[in-house]
Amino acid sequence: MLKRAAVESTAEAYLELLAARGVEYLFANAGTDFAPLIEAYAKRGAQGQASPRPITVPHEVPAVAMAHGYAMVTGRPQVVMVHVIVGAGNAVGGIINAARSNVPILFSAGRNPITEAGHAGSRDRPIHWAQESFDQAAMVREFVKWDYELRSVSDLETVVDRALTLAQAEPQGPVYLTLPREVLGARQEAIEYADPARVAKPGPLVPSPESIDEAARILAAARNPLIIVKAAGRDPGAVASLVALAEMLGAPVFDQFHTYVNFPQDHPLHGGFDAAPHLDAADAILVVESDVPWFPAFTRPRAEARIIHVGVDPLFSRYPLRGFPTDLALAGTPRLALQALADAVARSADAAAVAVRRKRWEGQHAGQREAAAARARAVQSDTPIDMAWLSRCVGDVVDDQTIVVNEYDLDATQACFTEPGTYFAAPPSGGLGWGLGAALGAKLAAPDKTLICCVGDGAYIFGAPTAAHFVSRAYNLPVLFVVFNNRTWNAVKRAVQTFAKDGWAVKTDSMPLTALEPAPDYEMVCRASGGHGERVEDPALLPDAHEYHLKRFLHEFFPRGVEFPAHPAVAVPEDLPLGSVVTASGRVSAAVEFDVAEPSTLPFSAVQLTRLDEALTLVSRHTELRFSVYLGDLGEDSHAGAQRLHGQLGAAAADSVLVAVDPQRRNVDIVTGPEARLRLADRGCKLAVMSMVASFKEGDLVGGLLSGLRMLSDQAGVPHHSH
Ligand SMILES: Cc1ncc(C[n+]2csc(CCOP(=O)(O)OP(=O)(O)O)c2C)c(N)n1
Ligand SMILES: [Mg+2]
Repeated sequence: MLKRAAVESTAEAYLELLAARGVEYLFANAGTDFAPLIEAYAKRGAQGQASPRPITVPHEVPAVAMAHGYAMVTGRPQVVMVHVIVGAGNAVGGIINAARSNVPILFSAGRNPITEAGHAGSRDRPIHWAQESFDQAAMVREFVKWDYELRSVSDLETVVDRALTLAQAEPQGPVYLTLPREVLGARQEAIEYADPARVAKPGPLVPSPESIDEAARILAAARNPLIIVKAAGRDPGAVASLVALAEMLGAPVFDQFHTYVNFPQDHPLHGGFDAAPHLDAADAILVVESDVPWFPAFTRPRAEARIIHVGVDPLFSRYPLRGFPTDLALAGTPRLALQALADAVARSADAAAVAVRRKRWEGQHAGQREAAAARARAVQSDTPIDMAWLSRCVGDVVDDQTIVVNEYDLDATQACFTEPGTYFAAPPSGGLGWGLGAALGAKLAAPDKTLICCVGDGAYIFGAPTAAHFVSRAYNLPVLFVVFNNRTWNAVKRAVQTFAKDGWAVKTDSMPLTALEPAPDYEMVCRASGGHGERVEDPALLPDAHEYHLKRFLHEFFPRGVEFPAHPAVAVPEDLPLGSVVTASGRVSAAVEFDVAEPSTLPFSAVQLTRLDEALTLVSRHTELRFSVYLGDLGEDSHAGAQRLHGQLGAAAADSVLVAVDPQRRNVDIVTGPEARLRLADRGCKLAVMSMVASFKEGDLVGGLLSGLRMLSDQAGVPHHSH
């Protein structure tokens, strides 16, 4: 059907078309080249016309990563637009990542005005001379499937449809469009376009039946077949097909350098994450969506082993050098190719041999899981916190409603991902800075899921964290960012250790260019955007901290007002004694331990008490001081009233901190015992009081108390135990 829409400019026609084609978002980092587009957005907004929702991402690295994250969760391409050559320059790393991950993105950049004068949009800024290049697309051409510069509105529909179609055709990947300002700014009256689009949506690919039969013959005849997979789970539907094939063969699946959930980690045929020790014994190897099945410099299969590659582009044709032996290469969508293989193998497999093999691999699976758990247990009390223990603690809070985005350092052996589409790891190209944006894009795509983003301290900095936290707050995208802070680029260190095992750097313990010290207070970066940030140094607190942040802070503080359906609401029995609550973990606990003069005037609901109680528990554990809160009448002399209450604590008073609030008299007092005072300077207490009073004035009693407790806890810090 031909549709006609009144538009004022080419820029508006572009928005009209993108919306018609189902593009939901425009991840943008704007510049002067955006003027016609912003004008068009304003007009369409005023008139209630649909456009892709504009998302302001104040750095190109997270902008591209957000589109990547959104597309990897939904499979739907989104649009990124950046500012001329300089914005494109910043974005290239992300485009390389999207290209090597086969993620569809319509990447675009404005182009500096072409003309010096004479057109609407001709050059009118000094940058307009220096920001022109001879070939703007050259910057990304190697990593996009197609590039073009829009010349006229008359080609707009063709160009948009071609861009979106090519991005989605396998092997999927980014495409690039340059949008000159004169073209975007050209006046128009209307645009006519086909709705729905007259382009075929790219479909899945299927290998020929002959090649499937041949591959199935090789696999079914093998005595010791094994499967290596890296990225089949890009299509969540491929997981079931791979399970079917592995079971039909009784073959282990090695989830090697995996970037997706390819195979349920708890499946008895999940062989772990390293195929190398088993290569030598294999007589048939199936390599599924894996660019690097082994390192030829260290190990390789036996010469007579038959090797089959399956993938949308099993030759990895955009890689300059890749020479893994191949007897058969099946080009096809893994979901279909693997299912076809499973069906074909079913016709000829030797059931008895399969059962024996399966038993053997099941034994090794169980041993590996137990060994991983033991590795974490062995270091659970180590300080600084061991990466394996941190990984285990993250792994333990993951459920099938959680999505984890991992840009280094989460050790997947310590978790157990089973649901397709719940785990995403850094792209094969490893362009750092992907994680934060990808997690935000994933959250945008899956608002009902809990998002955990694991990053190294290095990766966190690369991700432009101030921009990422800005987006998180601005667009209500709560994510738990876990920074694995080892104060170094350990990967670079390890490379030196491998390269020169007994060399100068190792012997002299000197590794310039690898340290990230002095380490910033990373938790502050998040707080600067209204998030809750916390540093955990005590390994014993880790499990609680994760539970706590997920169940509490993530939706209480960051950002406000977002509910987490993933976690069931806390059930609060009505007949509990006043001041008692059921916490998220089911524990009944008392938040306020004082005799309350007039219980009926307590302005807290049970749920608010839960929050307060958990905050009290956490700050008390963190600081090892006893925190308590009193709310009620403090009498004429509020300070004396508070002192009296503090005195009621008896022997515990020395290391206690009492926050006493008299709402009627609008008074806040903090009383510290002698031990506690050593850790909490008066100035810090005053700041906390000021912050609380400010919140109370806005009527936010609980919020004020919580932020006051946080400030006190920050100031007291963790105790320095002498050993
Ligand atoms: C854009 C970019 N620059 C540099 C690198 C090189 N590089 C690879 S890993 C790494 C260190 C990552 O540090 P961190 O996130 O702290 O993890 P760790 O190595 O400490 O485990 C660096 C700098 C890269 N991959 N990408
Ligand atoms: Mg690090």
